[in-house]
Amino acid sequence: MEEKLQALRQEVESEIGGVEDEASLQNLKAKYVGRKGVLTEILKAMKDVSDSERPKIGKLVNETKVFIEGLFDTKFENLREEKKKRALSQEKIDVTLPGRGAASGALHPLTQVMEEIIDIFQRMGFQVAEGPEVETDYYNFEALNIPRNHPARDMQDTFYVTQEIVLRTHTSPVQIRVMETQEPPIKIIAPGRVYRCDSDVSHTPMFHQIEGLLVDEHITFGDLKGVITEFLRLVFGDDLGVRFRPSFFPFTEPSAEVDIECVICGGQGCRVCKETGWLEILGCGMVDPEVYKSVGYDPDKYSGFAFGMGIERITMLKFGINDIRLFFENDIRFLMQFM
Ligand code: 2U9
Repeated sequence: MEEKLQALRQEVESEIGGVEDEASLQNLKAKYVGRKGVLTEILKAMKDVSDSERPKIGKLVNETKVFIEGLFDTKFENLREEKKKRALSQEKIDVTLPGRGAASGALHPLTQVMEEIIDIFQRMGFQVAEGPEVETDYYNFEALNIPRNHPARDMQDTFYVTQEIVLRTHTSPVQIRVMETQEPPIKIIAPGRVYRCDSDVSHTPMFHQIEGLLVDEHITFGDLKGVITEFLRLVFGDDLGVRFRPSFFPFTEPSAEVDIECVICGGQGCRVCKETGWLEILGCGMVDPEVYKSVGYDPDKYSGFAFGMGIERITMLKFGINDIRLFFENDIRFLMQFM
């Protein structure tokens, strides 16, 4: 038995020497130490060994088993090491290759202009106010002195959720809500999305506005002209020509529309300004006393001005964009021009 076990050790050692991959080694291991392997058979044969010999032979068989298992463990380890070395020598990384670079994002042109305008008014001391985009008929029309028969209230122009609930058609309801909760002095701007049933090259059903409201004692049309003229020259340039034309809005009296010297032709007359040399840019006026009544302000004590502008129109004029729908198509070739 002793010789047999010694021969087994040598047999296994030499067979392992010829193995070159893990799968073959696994098969070989099964042949010797598996459930039906040679060593298992030897262990079974222990029952035929005499009682006096059994402890000695048993010990020898166990030692052989531990030895053979050790041979396999070492060989497995060696094969894995060799495999790793081969892989490392083949997988070369060229650290001198240029990197792929990361694409960087940028603000949408409307966001850029919106932020620029907000910044200008904040530096003048205006605070930003916000409110709901889904409004009641009262805040969107009634409190702003827009009469029941006004065309803006038509289903053709306003998105109605119910008879009493609308998508706000301007950000003016925000100013009403602020005045309801605060006494003058009020000095706010209201930026945000607004909605109107309209769609062509210069209108989209959703667009952005910034409105402003300043209410205090002794506020005059001169204050309005000063703030608006300064604002427009900060956006479009120092010596920009600005003119105020009489107009009408239900919520302001007197009202004006403001034109700037055409930024495309410099006032010479072109297709964009329809040969007039002027571009209409915003609306404004002194807040109508009827609006003060809605919010419980004393019209004899307080006066103020308000203004409103469309961000899409200002962005189009600033960047020479001729179709408003480009803003909402998310075509990267368009957007990349404003990085
Ligand atoms: C209150 C009182 C008065 C806001 C004003 C305009 C004139 C105006 C248009 C410009 C282009 C809307 O986006 S647009 O189509 N806006 O002409 N907006 S005065 O007046 C207010 C607002 C709130 C309480």
